[in-house]
Amino acid sequence: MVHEKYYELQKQVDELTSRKNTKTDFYNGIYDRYENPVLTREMIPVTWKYDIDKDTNPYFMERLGVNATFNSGAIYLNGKYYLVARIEGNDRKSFFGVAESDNGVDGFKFWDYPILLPDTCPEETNVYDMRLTQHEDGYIYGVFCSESKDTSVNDLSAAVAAAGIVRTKDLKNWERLDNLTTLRSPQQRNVVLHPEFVNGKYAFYTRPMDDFIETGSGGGVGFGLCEDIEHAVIDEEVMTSLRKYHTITEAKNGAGATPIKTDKGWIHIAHGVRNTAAGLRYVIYAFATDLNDPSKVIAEPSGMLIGPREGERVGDVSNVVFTNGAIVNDNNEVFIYYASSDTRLHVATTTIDKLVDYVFNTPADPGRSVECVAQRCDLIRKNLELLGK
Ligand code: BGC
Ligand code: BMA
Repeated sequence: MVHEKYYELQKQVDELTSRKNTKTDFYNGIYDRYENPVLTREMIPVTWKYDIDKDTNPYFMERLGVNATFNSGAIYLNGKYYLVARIEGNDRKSFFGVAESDNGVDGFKFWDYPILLPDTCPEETNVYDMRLTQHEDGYIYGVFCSESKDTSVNDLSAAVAAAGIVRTKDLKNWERLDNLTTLRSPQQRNVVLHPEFVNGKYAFYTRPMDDFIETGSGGGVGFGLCEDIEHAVIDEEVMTSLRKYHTITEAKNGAGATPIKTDKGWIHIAHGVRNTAAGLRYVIYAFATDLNDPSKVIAEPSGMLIGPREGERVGDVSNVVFTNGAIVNDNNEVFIYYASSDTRLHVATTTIDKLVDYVFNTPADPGRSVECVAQRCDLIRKNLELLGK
């Protein structure tokens, strides 16, 4: 018999997922923020967490709790908005689940089951942060971080990060391919497949690292080509957006959403990390690469695009905003899905025109306080002249 509590709790989930989302009064002219997150752990179906049978669960106890719903890949298919969310169980293992909405800002509902990936990597312990790419070869690819215990050293916490690759046509049936091999970088996280062939090859944005946490000699967002997507091997990685001293990318940076094609270039929405006394601080930034050579950075606005604000600042891993998915719909509206503090997922909306204006007309970071203040004085002078002062 179904426990009566099931209906009460599922009603709360349904109310939450049917709630309208509205823009806040936040203004910067670049994008809008929204009152409510688009995904929270409270939106997970009751059937994923409880045994709803009164005989086997008389106290209606949560059996398999969910701790967080956050970093989500995103894709627009047949007029609908799909997220492949990172869901973290109370057991700290992450997995993926598809949530679907009609408008991209509210109404996201999870499908009946999470994604059960083909179990092809016995050593893999955790998976997270899938980037979805609608590739011109006809498949939708999902590239994610596949984390395994590092058994080569005598340290219980040591781990190895690699890029796992799956593909699908319907987000339901997933075929797992070999993990990406990068011959010159021992570890990889934040790998994104470029949507088009480059010189007839598959192209990946990479994030070379020497170690699981520290990127070490890894100088930023890399780029590499491979022939065979089913057994992807990249030899040389060239650098695109760089890690730089005393900028938002000082400690590390990585590709985020799948690059967005515009008339002026590929727009990338990525993340940058700096270290602070309070731990790593993650922000989101943007840059553009050349349409003919998507490894060549042609514009990089100064500083961050999105930083953690107010309630976003607090969560399981505080002071973090992170993105691995954005959608462009048929009206050239852009939906940037970003998670805050490894806990919940939000949306920021803008348009292609605004993003292009932002990326190409925002001045670059000159790198030193004195030059930054001179840059600001130029702006003020122009404004005061216009004001007749
Ligand atoms: C966590 C990720 C995190 C990574 C590096 C992993 O174990 O699941 O969320 O980004 O470690 O800190
Ligand atoms: C990482 C990412 C994310 C996470 C972030 C902050 O390196 O891959 O999964 O949001 O750390 O913990």
